[in-house]
Amino acid sequence: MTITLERDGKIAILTLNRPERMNAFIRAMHDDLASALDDLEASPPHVLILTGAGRGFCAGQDLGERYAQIQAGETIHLGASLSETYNRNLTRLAALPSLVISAVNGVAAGAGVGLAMIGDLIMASQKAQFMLAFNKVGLGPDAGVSLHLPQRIGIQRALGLVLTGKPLDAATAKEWGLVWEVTPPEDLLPQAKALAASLAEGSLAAQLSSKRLMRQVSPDLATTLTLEAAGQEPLGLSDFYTQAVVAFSTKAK
Ligand code: LHQ
Repeated sequence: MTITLERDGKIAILTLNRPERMNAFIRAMHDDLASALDDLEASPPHVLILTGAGRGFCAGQDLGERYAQIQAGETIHLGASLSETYNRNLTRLAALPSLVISAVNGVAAGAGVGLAMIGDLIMASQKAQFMLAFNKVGLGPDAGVSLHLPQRIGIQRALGLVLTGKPLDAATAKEWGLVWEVTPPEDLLPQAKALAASLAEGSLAAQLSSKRLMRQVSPDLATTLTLEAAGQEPLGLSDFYTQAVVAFSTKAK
């Protein structure tokens, strides 16, 4: 399974499980995430922890999957692809009547940063890095990044990270307000679980009300996701994107 879901009382842990590809998203992973969401919606935990297996959190879209499509001569429609996969699942994840803690164990890139920011609180290992890699492959932000990144760190830093693609280390991410807590790598999950356990002792109704009020913005996430998908569609058809995918996927292996 590319996604695993474990439960421990009022806490659930959802782990992205493609460690050999830094947990980059392929189509099957979206389907597995949708199944995990069925389970979570049927019985919502008080606190959900999101994390990644192995040394990465999530490298965003799997460029190998796109490369295969390019090789097969397929036209890549990123707008439709986003609407059917990321947007649907991220909207469901954000709508869970649960608190969400992202435990970012390693690199988060592209849509992986978007996923992390679905978390109400982000905890990061000292080894975590946040890479807004979109422009590097000729794309703009998606997966809610254009909404959540400026909201968390301000427009200047957000735009700077997106335009330069410069990786943000965990300590700076905390200083900039993207991350709540930075821990040694081995302490990340234990500390995320301890935080989850303490939150799970509180009033869920009060916490959900706080989350709803403090995360509400205009335009909302669903509108943003739709706008992002529309923006991404023509970029996915560009030569720049095709060449970036080919270059990444054919690098000396
Ligand atoms: C990968 C990937 C990857 C495939 C590592 N794909 N294999 C969203 C939705 C819809 C449409 C379009 O786009 C989007 C937005 C996006 O998400 S765009 C951003 C896509 N992601 C990236 O551009 C990140 C690409 N990856 C990297 O820059 C590096 O791999 C990072 C910085 C993540 C990790 O670097 P390292 O720590 O040096 O590890 P590595 O590069 O050796 O990666 C380990 C393996 O994972 C490696 O495979 P290999 O067979 O050589 O061991 C990579 O090829 C593979 N991998 N990311 N996105």
